[in-house]
Amino acid sequence: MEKNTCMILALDVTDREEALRIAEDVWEFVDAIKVGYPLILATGLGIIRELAEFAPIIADFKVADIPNTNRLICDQVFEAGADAVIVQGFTGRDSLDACLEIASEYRKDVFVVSEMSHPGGAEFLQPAAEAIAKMASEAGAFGLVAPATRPERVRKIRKIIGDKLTIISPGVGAQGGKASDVIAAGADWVIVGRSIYRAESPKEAARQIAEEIEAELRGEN
Ligand code: 3DU
Repeated sequence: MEKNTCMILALDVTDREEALRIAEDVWEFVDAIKVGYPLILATGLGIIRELAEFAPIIADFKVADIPNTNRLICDQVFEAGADAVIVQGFTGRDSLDACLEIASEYRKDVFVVSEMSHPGGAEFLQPAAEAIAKMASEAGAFGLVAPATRPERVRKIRKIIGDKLTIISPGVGAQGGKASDVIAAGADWVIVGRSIYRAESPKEAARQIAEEIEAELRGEN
């Protein structure tokens, strides 16, 4: 995945035409498109190949099962054309290794959730986040998912993993996080959904966030 705008679109709409229209509208401002259960359950796995015309696709299935089932899921995801998959880390090293094994067969990437961005993410997952981050780093994952709603946590996770892994960070806009803050805290990409796909002009909304990030990276904020 190439780092250009440092932004990933979370395309959580449930209508195929709307998804394709938004992707066509904003592709120049995003480095990847993240799809998950809402869009894929509504339209089918084939939407991955259609959207891949516009940008690399991250399949957010938060895979969280025993190794054999994880293997079967990841195989389907990569066979469908996804460039990366998001998996949970709390299921342990053997479950993560199963995902990494399939990703490596396809030469694709795995992102591991270390901590979630919603308030409930602090209840059970946050206490385990640093151990999950270390495990993902040792296992050779491509990146981590860490919360834009808590930039101080992103900073902490970045300290733990150094430059070895990338960080993608959801929670910007609708959940209250600010793109420039989380990029400053050490995230490589922010993930933005509702603030773009629900905007009157998704293209303008994406352009504004991309400009905010660019200014941050130029040191103008
Ligand atoms: O809040 P938004 O509409 O910008 O969407 C955020 C996306 O990122 C959405 O797809 C959600 O499922 C995903 N996500 C989180 O919000 C928080 C996490 O910890 C992990 C994934």
